[in-house]
Amino acid sequence: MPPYTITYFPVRGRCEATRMLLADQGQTWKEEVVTKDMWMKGDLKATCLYGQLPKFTDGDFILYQSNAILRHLGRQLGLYGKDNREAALLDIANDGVEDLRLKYGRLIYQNYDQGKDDYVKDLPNQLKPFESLLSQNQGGKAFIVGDQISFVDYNLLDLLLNHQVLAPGCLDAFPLLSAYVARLSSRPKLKAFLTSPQHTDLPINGNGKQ
Ligand code: GTB
Repeated sequence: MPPYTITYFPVRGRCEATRMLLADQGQTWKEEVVTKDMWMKGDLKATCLYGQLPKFTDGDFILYQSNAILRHLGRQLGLYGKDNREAALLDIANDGVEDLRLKYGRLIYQNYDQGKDDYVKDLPNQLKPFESLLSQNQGGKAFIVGDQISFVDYNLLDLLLNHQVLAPGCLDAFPLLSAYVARLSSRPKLKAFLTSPQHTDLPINGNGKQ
């Protein structure tokens, strides 16, 4: 039995970075898929700390909040930098990823038809900080921080892949980010996951918008 269980809706959403991390790190996990009908009954929601999914279990340890899950796995699997300084830099990067994910989520779930054009127009301003972060680390040839992969790389990669679906070509003006996406996506275990039905058959979001 794998120690990890992901309880979530049948979407990539806020769990795909965790799935990428686990797959790339050679870990196995169990999926507990919660349909909208199951969720609407309310029983599961009532047991969730913040009334939301994902819920993640590591053995008998129950976690909520997607970023806390990533950080937990980051600590446990050695994906949180080599020292406190790198860990702080990773926190800075991950908070930036979360800020953009929240904007993306608002567009997708609240304002897609009206807001997409403006969102795409402003996207270069949102992506630029990540190009800068990369440029500050070994000329952009490595990871977001340091010389080993971290939980933030999976989180950023997921968000960039989603944006490439929303706005194809959005990375063209960012050579380091473009190469980063290609480099990470071609890591053998990650590539196997990203090309598997487990990933490709799952919608990105819960409302059919992407
Ligand atoms: N800060 C939390 C985190 O990072 O984990 C945010 C979690 C969150 O927003 N959870 C949403 C949720 O539980 C699902 S992610 N919503 C149900 C509720 O609040 O009652 C977005 C999402 C929305 C809808 C679907 N869907 O319908 O399939 C899937 C995913």
